Parts: sequence; structure tokens; C-alpha cells
Amino acid sequence: MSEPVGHAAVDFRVMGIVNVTPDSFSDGGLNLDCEAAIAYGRGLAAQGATILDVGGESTRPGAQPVSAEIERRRVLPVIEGLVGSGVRAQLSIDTMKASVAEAALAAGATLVNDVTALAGDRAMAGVVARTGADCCLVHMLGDPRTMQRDPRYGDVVGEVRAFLEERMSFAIGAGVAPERIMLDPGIGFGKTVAHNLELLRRLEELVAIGRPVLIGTSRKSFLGRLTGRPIAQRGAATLASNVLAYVHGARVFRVHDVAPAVDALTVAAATVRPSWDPTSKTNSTISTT
Ligand code: PMM
Repeated sequence: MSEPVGHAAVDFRVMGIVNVTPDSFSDGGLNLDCEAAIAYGRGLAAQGATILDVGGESTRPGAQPVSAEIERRRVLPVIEGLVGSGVRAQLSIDTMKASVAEAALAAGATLVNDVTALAGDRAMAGVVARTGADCCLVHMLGDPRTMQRDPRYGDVVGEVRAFLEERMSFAIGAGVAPERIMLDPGIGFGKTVAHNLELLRRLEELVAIGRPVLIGTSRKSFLGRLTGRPIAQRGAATLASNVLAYVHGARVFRVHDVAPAVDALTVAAATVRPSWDPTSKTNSTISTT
């Protein structure tokens, strides 16, 4: 893992969001132009993102699916451009489709962020295993079209944990190395405000599975419900949720606003780990690989 540019070594990673979609909930349409998306991604890396998550299909609640062909046309030039520019960040492909993942990995991505946890496309696990890519397994109830219709759980944390353990066993059985796997409870993916808060409050139970936990709260609607703020004004709420998730053990943070997240998490890390010198370059960094 490379260190964030211009920052002391840290034990967390910030994943900057590069959505190349017309309809993502907070930044849809921003990066549809390829050159703009490449420049945007480079800017996030310069702010300290050590992962750039490139996505060509929105997974916001109610989003309509797009074809693999359209998705590939959106993301491949951006990944190729970022690789060609020598950007210092790991490139992640946010997709549910094996053919998109395969093409993105061939173009230089090394992480597959699949919100179906390798269950949406039967060929996905094979692609991840064969290429030796990292992968993020995400919990989602249903699919993006239906997931926010009255989601119910007996014990949300227990059910998410059991799901992630099952998907991890599946991935390992398909040939994915355990050390390549990150886990994500899927904040907002088939969860009420109370479900999201309980997952954040009891995150240690997911951390106990033994793999790095990724959290994606950035600008999401539960923060809007809590604060009454529209999407563009959820920056402070996002930071609060990420700092608390750090304290409860999350170590990878998927965000739109990278620079404030790096600052907030740097302070959280220095506070939580008093024996750790945040100004030293010699601290060990976490590895998701
Ligand atoms: N959220 C979104 C998309 N992809 N991937 C992971 N691993 N975790 C998330 O929480 C997540 C995700 C939806 O947000 P966006 O529309 O802003 O990309």
C-alpha cells in the first residue's frame, strides 16, 4: 500500500469516489466527460486518497441497471487514463458485472468493489480469483431497485455478519485469497436509519471477522434524515460518521470529500492510538492485501 501523498503514514485508507454516471445520488453527471473524470481522480489522490473507486453504474436506491457495454465505455477510458497518468493510488472498479470487472482489471484496476458480494454475476468470483485482485464484499438486502422498500431484520448486525462470513467462505472456496478480502456492511443498502446506526455502533462485531472493514456513509440519506441537511451539506455529518466508524474499528473509508476525511481520520487515529506517532513516517500501514 502506498502512503497518501503529503501525509504521515496512517493506519487507514481513504477511497475517493469517481462516479462516471449520469445518475449517482450525489455526484451524478459530474464526471461523464472522461478527461474531467481523470483530472478529478488525480485531484482526489493528491488529497490523500490511496484508492480511487471508479463506477459506471449508479447503485442509488431505485437506480435503473445499465448494460455492460455502456458501463465499460464509461469506466475503461477513465481507468486507462488514470493508469497512464501515473496516479499514486490503487484503482478500484465499482461494478456488479464480471465482464466489466475483467476489462477494468486488464486496464490496470486491482480491486473489485462488488455491492452484490460476488453473488450478482456467477462469473465474478472466478475473475477475482484468476486475476489475484483484491475485492470488497458488501452486504445488500435485495437489489438497488428494491432495497429501500421496508427493509427488515431480526438482528441487523448478526445477519450482516453471517452474510459477510458466508460470502467470504464462498470467495475463498472460489480461489480468492483471504488476505485479498475487505468487508463492508453496506450502509444504506437495504437499511433504515436505525439499522445503519446500529451497524456503526456495533461495528466491532464485523471487525471481529478478521478482515479490514470498509465503510461508505458519504452524504447518504440517513445523514440527511438525522441532520435535516440536503446532500450538498452533509460533509460534517459524513466526517462524524467516519470518525466514529474508525473508533469502532473501520479502516477503509469510501468518501466524496477526501481532504477533510484524511484530516479527520488522522486526528482520530492519533487520539485512539496514543502510542502511535502520527508525524512519523515509520509507523506500519494497514494492508488490505
Ligand atoms: N455506496 C455506494 C456505491 N458503492 N461501495 C461500497 N463498497 N460501499 C458503499 O457504501 C457504496 C459502494 C453508493 O454511493 P454513490 O452513489 O455515492 O457511489
